[in-house]
Amino acid sequence: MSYFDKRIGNQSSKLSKDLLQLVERKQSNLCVSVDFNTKDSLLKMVEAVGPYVCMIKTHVDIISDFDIDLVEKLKELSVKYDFLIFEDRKFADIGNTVSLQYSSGVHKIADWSHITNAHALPGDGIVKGLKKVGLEKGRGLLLLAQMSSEGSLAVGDYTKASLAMAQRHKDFVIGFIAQEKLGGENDDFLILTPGVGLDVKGDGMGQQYRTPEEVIKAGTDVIIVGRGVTGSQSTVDYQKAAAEAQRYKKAGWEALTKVHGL
Ligand code: 5BU
Repeated sequence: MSYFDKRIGNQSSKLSKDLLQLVERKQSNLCVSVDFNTKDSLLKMVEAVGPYVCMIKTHVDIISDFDIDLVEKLKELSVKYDFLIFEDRKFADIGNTVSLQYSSGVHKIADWSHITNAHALPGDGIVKGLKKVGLEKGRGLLLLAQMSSEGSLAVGDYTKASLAMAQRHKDFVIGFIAQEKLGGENDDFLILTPGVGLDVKGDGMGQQYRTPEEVIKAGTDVIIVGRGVTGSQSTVDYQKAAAEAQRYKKAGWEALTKVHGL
């Protein structure tokens, strides 16, 4: 059985199967994080990198002129270029509050984001609250089991407890934001890893970068790259970003091929 067939067979949610199929089909395990703060610059960047990614990660709360039109356009681009949308919301409250934050407000994240994430800190209630909203819409959740930043407190027993929490909610938790493989063959969670860069080791504000090969060797499925692809918004060059996306796509796919003998 091929590597992807095996992984796909291990998944309990349709969304995680869809993601692995997409990675295989597009030969891309690259998620680009577009941390730009206007609608126009975000959409232009997604238009530039969309053909090369399996996922676009957003922080919609940084967008000054956010409106539903942005969401509609983002959804259209996700169909046009075949990628999933991941709103990096990092929920961190009690179940009742996160269910409201996920479904309501200006952003209505559950209506358009295939994937979102949450801290395990509040306990199982956070997963229950998000699941109540997201499950029937076919959404999936990533738990933040580890972070890329220097001095992160999400280590050791906290990471283990996050894994145990995910195991209790396999219908909705599709995997982790983590820096290494967590779980085994019986609970084949997806690992998405930020803090990935080919050229620099940090950003002077605590971010730490490892290369695609380093993280994929450690068990990553999807590499999350922000500024390494997009550059900064103040000096944005969409052509260069498209070229960088191709470079990271190639690096990610070659590492996956090498590590898993595809
Ligand atoms: P960068 O430009 O590649 O450093 O951006 C990384 C993105 O991933 C950015 O949007 C962060 O909010 C996000 N991130 C992270 O860097 N580290 C983490 O542990 C988590 C998210 Br969780």
